[in-house]
Amino acid sequence: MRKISVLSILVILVSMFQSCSEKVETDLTKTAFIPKPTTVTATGDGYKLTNASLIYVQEGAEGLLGTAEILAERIEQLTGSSVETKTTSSPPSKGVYISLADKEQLNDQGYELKISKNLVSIKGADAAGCFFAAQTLLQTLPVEADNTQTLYIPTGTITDSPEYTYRGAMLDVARHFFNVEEVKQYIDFLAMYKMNVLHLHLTDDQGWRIEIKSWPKLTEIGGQTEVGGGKGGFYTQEQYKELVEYAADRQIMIVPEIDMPGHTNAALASYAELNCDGKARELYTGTEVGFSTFCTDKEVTYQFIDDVIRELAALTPGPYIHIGGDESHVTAHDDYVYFVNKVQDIVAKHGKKIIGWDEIANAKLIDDVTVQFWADVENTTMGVEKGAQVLMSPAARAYLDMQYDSTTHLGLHWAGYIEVDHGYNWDPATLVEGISKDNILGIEAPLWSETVTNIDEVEFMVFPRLPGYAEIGWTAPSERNWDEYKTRLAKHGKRFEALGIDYYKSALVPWEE
Ligand code: TNX
Repeated sequence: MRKISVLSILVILVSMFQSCSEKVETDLTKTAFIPKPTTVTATGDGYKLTNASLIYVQEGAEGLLGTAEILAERIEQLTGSSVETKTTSSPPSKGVYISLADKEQLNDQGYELKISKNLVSIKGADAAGCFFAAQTLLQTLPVEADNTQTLYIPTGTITDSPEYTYRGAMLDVARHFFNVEEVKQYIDFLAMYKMNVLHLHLTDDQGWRIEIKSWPKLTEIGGQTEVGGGKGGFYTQEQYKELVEYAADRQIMIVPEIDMPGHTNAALASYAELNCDGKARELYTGTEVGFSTFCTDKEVTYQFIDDVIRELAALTPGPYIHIGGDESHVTAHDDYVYFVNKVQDIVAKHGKKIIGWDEIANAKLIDDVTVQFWADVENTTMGVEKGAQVLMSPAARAYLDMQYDSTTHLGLHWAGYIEVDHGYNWDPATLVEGISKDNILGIEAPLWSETVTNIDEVEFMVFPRLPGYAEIGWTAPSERNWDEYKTRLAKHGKRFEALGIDYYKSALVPWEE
């Protein structure tokens, strides 16, 4: 009896000494998770990370190995020792174990993460849930470590699932081109915060960025410049597939957009026959909008769109193709409606669902259309009346290309300035009268690139607003408030720095030194 208590005192003393010297955090509730999980309970102990030298994946469960590998890679970086991943038919008692929960136990994309002294158990509702759990786990780890340090993960249980199933960001690769490596970095940013959709704005007046084999001049001519007259660029279909796969490994679906009938100057410059007057347009490198249109009453226009959508659908495992439809200021209203109606049928014929900017609500809207609210409430509510779902991207709240304030050296401000609090402080389900949670598919934060030319500039506009949009999409509105959020966000500053992310150091956030 006596012996045991002396021993336990010793153990306590040693562990206290350890916690002082290594600053071991054993309270899981202190971790600054973004997005904020549904529940976090702490059990006050620590899982020694070196025990993670084995990551097990449930045998026969599909899509989990990628998560194990991504986790292993990060743990190797931190600990300096190699981590093995393998499948197993029986749950281990030590290490990290990734498995699927019984379907009824958890909501879609949800997970339970249980960290105990010897075992870290990840149970996902699906492969996505497992990946998101791994992202949560990674946020418990230090941003940097030297290999001699012993790292502990605080023990406890997290249960979690998202408010919206669609949580996205858009990247405009048309105004300025971003190459494969840059897009992969953008994907990594989304993945860190459990976002699961990357919308690529692939075509606009200034550039056509996706190879279409049946219409090669789109990229040979239309892909050769960008805003400001730079050399532009495009993705070959092989490169595009590589992006789709890279994203899928991170549970992110790519939604490709072909913007039409306006925003089409690059295509109109590539093929004369797409113009009503049969004359090819000059390439365009300015930033005006609303001056171009496909010829809506020519048969060749629809042959062209059929080919483009057919090739794009074949590259797209996800269910959606985005048809743009915004700011077609030089297309007559009736022509616009006729055009959007025909294009919807083409997309449906190729087995995909439609997303379009809110103007498309002026057309008939077939089943399963999603209207992306960016500016016009009337259009959007009309869309809802016609049975559409809504994707929430209110420009005044969610546009990543809006300046933070009047001194921001990049960006635009036609929809206002969006400081970090203003970007965070809104609820998709109550922002617009007549649009409620039942109508909403999810949220998306678009980054237009008229003023954004390289990945450093992307980082500056995206961080630190992106984690806020991720939280809006993930965490119930009753659990969100700016004053508490900003203290969690403050702790991510070091994360951004360790990752080399150039971020806007908003004075509203109490960044940690
Ligand atoms: C409006 S948002 C546009 C884009 C511009 C953006 C700049 C939308 C559907 N159309 O063409 O790039 O503003 O903020």
